[in-house]
Amino acid sequence: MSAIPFTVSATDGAARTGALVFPRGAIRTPAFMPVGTAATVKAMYADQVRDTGADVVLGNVYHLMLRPGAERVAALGGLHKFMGWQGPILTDSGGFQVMSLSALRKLDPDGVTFRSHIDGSQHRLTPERSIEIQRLLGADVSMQFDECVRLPATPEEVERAMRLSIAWGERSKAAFGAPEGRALFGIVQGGDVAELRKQSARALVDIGFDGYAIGGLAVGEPQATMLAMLEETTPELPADRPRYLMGVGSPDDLLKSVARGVDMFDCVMPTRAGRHGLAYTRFGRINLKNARHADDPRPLDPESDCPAARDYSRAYLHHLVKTGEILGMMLLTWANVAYYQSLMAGARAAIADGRFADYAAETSKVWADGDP
Ligand code: PRF
Repeated sequence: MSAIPFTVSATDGAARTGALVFPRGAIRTPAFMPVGTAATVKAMYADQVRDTGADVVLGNVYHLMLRPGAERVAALGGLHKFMGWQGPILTDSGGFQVMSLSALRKLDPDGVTFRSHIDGSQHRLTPERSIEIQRLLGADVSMQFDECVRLPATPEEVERAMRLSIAWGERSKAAFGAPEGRALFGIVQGGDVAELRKQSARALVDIGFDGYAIGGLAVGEPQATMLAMLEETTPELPADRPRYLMGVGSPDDLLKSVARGVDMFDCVMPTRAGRHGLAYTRFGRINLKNARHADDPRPLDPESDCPAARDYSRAYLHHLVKTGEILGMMLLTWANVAYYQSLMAGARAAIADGRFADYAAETSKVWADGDP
């Protein structure tokens, strides 16, 4: 296995701060990875994403294999060049998106056959094909192929998917080999069953990965269940390898998960919310569709480093959102991604200073207070 250096420079309780270092650059942890599903963080320029402080973006096997096609991206020089992003890219392996997006799908022990949600064409993904696609894209972090079940689900169903994911983890690792400078992460499954979470984590650690993701959470269960599952899982994972909670979450979810030993996150929340008139700020969530902003000359946050949050009035943002102007989506997405990055930068600094619990408590209080 290619050893990607991961150094933990400080811990505060179970929270850690450090860096995962790739030839293309370091990922400072705790890290939030903006989602760039279709080779674009929607409504943002790659340079702008970088300037918010993001070290890494996420891409999706499922979307990119359908459009424009992995072989085409490879022939054009890889995903970094294609989308103009020079830093590390993590790609998700596809199974989760097949199950949530594709029109018809049939799972068997070898893989999954599905129809495209775009044109109904038939495709197949196996652990080997998913890893090949991630290699063609040029991913710095590849994810094992897995199966995630939505909750609630029966323990039998959760266990079946967990065991299948272990088998697919082994096949993903065999297919991956040991390419220089690239990492492969395993994915813990096991739903809301503590014992299955532990078994999954132990089996994946025995296989041996460069990092460990925690999948199958934020799929319909309450936050308390998600946090309880993290408490069962992270102690089973090696302290010297990064941990990635997939598809999470709100600012409060992020800080509570960092407190339980998670290092990396991705979520569509800041980008999707930005396209729907919602701003995430130091003061909480602001719904710009609301008429009460129509005469408000204040910016979202006068002290933000992000021009979108600092230099435009709430009245103007409200106008852009109400009229459906493209710029409204662009500015709010930019402000939201910048806020998520500042939240993670604040977490890194607080962990280094040994004051993470206070930092998390202050931030969570703001989020509990609702729309300012
Ligand atoms: N597996 C994969 N991707 C994911 C998930 C998962 O379980 C989740 C669950 N929150 C989000 N994205 N491969």
